Amino acid sequence: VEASIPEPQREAWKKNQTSGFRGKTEFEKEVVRHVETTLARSVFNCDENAAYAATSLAFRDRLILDWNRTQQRQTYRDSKRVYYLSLEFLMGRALDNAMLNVGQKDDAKAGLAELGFRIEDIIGQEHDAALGNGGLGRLAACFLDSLASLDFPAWGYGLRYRYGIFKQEIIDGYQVEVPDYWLDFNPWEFPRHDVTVDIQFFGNVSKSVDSNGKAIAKWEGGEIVQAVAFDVPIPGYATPTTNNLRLWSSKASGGEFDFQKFNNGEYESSVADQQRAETISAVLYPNDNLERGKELRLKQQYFWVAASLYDIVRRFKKSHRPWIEFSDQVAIQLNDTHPTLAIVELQRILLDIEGLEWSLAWDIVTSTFGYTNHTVLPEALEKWPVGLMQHLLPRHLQIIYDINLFFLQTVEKAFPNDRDILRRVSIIEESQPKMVRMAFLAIVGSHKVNGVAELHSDLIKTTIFKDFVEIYGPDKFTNVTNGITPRRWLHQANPRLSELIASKVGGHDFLKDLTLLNRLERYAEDKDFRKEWYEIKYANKVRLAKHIKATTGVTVNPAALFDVQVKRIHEYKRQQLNIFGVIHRYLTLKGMTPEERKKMLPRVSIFGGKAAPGYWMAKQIIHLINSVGSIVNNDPEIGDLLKVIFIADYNVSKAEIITPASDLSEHISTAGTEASGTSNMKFVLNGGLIIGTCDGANIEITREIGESNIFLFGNLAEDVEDLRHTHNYGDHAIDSDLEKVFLEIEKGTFGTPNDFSAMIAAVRQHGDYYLVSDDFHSYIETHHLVDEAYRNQEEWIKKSIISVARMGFFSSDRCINEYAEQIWNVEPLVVHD
Ligand code: Z2T
Repeated sequence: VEASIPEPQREAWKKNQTSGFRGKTEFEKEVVRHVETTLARSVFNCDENAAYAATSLAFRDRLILDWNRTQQRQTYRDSKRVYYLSLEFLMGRALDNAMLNVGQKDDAKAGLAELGFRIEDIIGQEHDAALGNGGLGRLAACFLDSLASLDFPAWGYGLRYRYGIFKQEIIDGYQVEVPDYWLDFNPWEFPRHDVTVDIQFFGNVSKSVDSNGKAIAKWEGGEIVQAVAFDVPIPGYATPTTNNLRLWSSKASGGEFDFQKFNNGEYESSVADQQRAETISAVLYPNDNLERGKELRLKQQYFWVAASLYDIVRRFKKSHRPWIEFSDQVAIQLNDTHPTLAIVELQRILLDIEGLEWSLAWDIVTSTFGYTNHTVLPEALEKWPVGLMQHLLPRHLQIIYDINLFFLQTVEKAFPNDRDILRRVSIIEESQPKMVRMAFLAIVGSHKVNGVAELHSDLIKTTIFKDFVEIYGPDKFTNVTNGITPRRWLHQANPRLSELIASKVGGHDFLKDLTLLNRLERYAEDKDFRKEWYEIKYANKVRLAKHIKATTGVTVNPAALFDVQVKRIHEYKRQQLNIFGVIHRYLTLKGMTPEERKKMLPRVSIFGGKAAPGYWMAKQIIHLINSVGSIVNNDPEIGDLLKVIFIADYNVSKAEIITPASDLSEHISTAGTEASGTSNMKFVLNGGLIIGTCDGANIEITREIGESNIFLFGNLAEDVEDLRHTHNYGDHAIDSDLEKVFLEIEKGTFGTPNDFSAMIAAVRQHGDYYLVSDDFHSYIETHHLVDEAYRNQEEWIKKSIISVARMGFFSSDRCINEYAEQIWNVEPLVVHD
């Protein structure tokens, strides 16, 4: 129901329109007003948390105005919108970002100081919005930032989990998971209790024929869960465009209680119904690159997709355009296969509710969707049992079967002599039990499919989706290499470096056109500039050293080489290779005379990352890292020469401290397994060098910055399969240095050997699937090259500056422009006011 103010009264509204604060004085006034009225506190009981709340509310008030105007403008212009459907949005903190984007951080800093607070402490009060696992979720957050900063009319759609990714504690060297309840005070969301959608599950389908002889399918019965919208404003940088992220929360459809049940005296069961409904949006599944096929996960997917599509269709219908124009107004991007049911749901809406013919409806559907693939790992490819789909979504299963039938008919026509291809490409896998292959459904239902880095996009075309390239031709498949937002990952995380760069490249324009960084390159030869560059890195390392001291009690020397690997813990990312390498370094140091040791370069090996709670091997890796740390860090012979640190609870706000402080970061996945990686881009953009394999975006980073500015090692993707075949289970030769490391672990040097026997057996006995032994020698050698390079600080800093200067390509702005042009066919909505 919409209610607008009648024309004669609108003058009064215009006259009284607020504009938000400008400048320090008005900011202070707003903070005090919020403390004293909104929060009902006073000068006598305003702690940092209250100051955080009031500051956020002051900035929020500013954002809302831009946000409302942006939505009005987009509606008025009736322009094509992009909808980014993602089960994960790893947003991190919002306040600092809001201050920078609105352009009033300096006012806030000065104002807070006058009121008795340090801005860093206030920013530090905010709880991370951690509705994601890792790269995929953070990519979605960077994309929202770029979409708004580039003035694209765009909405994100996701789930409002009550619990985001768990908090990680390290107890006795082991990971312990603690629930992340983040919603007790969240000023950045706006509940829209008037924006609700009823979502149906279970039930039956009845088929009938109408008076014109047309088949009608009716989905009846089952249960209804209500979706409630919560909106989060997404400000663009240096633009009034403020887009919307809409997150759905589930509740029982009867509202607070099912009144009928309540009145019948079934109080308990009505509360139970309510809790069951709320379970749908209760918790983020904590797996990165793994699908476990749980019924609740499928419920989450349909709940979110159905609510989002209802909303999108409702908005389209307001413009009274014919259906044929749907894809001129709407582009929907599927962030991996998690939202693939959207394809089926739109077909169902057009067919069963709007009464369109199948082929017209299907044309509309396929021209609307684009699908992004983020992995080739088989364990991460989604498949759902047909039986489960039948039970939960009976009408959708019928439509999937029809989509498959029409698809296979065209394949059969095109490949009349190929009997096997139908089995290979069928959306239904004829296994026991039968499974719906979601990636295949996503391909068939989209007009474009993209991978996230060049190597990855090539791999999907030649391996998992090969048959589909034959069927559709190569043009349906494309690459959009990932990117990161330079606003958060340079300007916000590393303000001093950002200002130094701005002073040389002509101001802050580079934050909106990152290719302007190339103006920095000539300063690599400027000794004074190099000194300033070095001092900033050093200060960032001091800040991280303080964090390490405060959280682990270990003192690290900021002059040592900081060697960082922070990312989800996974065998394919090979933290085990890193820690085995650290043990090798330790043994080498132990074998030296004190004189020899004096010549060695001090190192701090820093790890961070969460293991999925059910991923036993990943948890063993965390335990080994901590066990090695407790021995090495307390060895008086070693002192500053080697420290091994595990930073607990790695998340977006920790990344903002860690990334600017690295000298070297590790991106060492088995070639062909990491689709892109995005932290590699963040580290280089912050002046860190990287050691890495020829995998994912490392390859394109090398192309951009030059081979002499990166430490590459290891086998190539094209050789991985053959190498795996040479590993004859149980009797292939292990690298001799790695064997020494294993023997030391087995001696008990790092605690009970039994704890780590599975990690060793994975290499020795179980075929070393991730090629740890094959790459070990080359890895160790390359670390020696790193040491040698780091000794020559002037040259190292030159590499650092040149690399940053050449990183312009990896802005998520470039990436979003590619999606807009190649896939969405949308244009920015330029703001005239
Ligand atoms: C994820 O973070 C990624 C891929 C997934 O495939 C799932 C999750 Cl949760 C289903 C990562 C990739 O591993 C990484 O290489 C890539 O940079 C990132 O997505 C963004 O594309």
